[in-house]
Amino acid sequence: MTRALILVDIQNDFMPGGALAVPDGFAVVPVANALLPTFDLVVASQDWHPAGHGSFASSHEGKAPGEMGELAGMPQVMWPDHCVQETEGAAFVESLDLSRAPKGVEVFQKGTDPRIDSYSAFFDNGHRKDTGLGDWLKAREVRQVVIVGVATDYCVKFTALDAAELGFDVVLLEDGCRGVNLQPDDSEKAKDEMRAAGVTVTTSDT
Ligand code: VGL
Ligand code: ZN
Repeated sequence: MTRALILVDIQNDFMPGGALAVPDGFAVVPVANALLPTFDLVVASQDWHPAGHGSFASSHEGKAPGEMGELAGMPQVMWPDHCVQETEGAAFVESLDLSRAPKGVEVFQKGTDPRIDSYSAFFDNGHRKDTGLGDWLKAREVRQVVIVGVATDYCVKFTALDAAELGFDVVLLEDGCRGVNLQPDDSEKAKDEMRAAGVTVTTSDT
């Protein structure tokens, strides 16, 4: 069965010390590095916002990071400025060794439209625009996608849910994922939602 590895948003701003730090985020890197040599098809999503993006609290008067606001007619978490295009924060983590992928890595950028956020590597949050990832995978006859990265409760979750909806067999490796956890149990709830959608939640040693 043809399978692909999806590395979700393993970028500096999501690591400890970064603008939107995911606690223990660096733990996903050795898991990804160990998996890379074992996949012929590897995709990396990259959160890639223009300065002043609508998901940034700084773009909404009176809003602080972590509060709720609205964007594109949908409820939107107000995030600190993060992953601004061409900045060091938006770069992939240096210790993520993409050169281990035997046949290279295809990068899919998201969050480029200032008026809508895009957690999933497949679609924006309104499911209006497509990144091309679904077609890229289907053109290569991929049946199974294996997902690691950050954040479990946002971009990983929505990537996994969209992949399941598109008909892929989805495997989430939980030791290769970490969450933001604005609420302490957000990552656990996200995994429950993914399981309910048919995602297999397991670990990288299987
Ligand atoms: C993400 C919040 C905002 C993520 C991206 O990669 O999970 N979370 N932008
Ligand atoms: Zn973002």
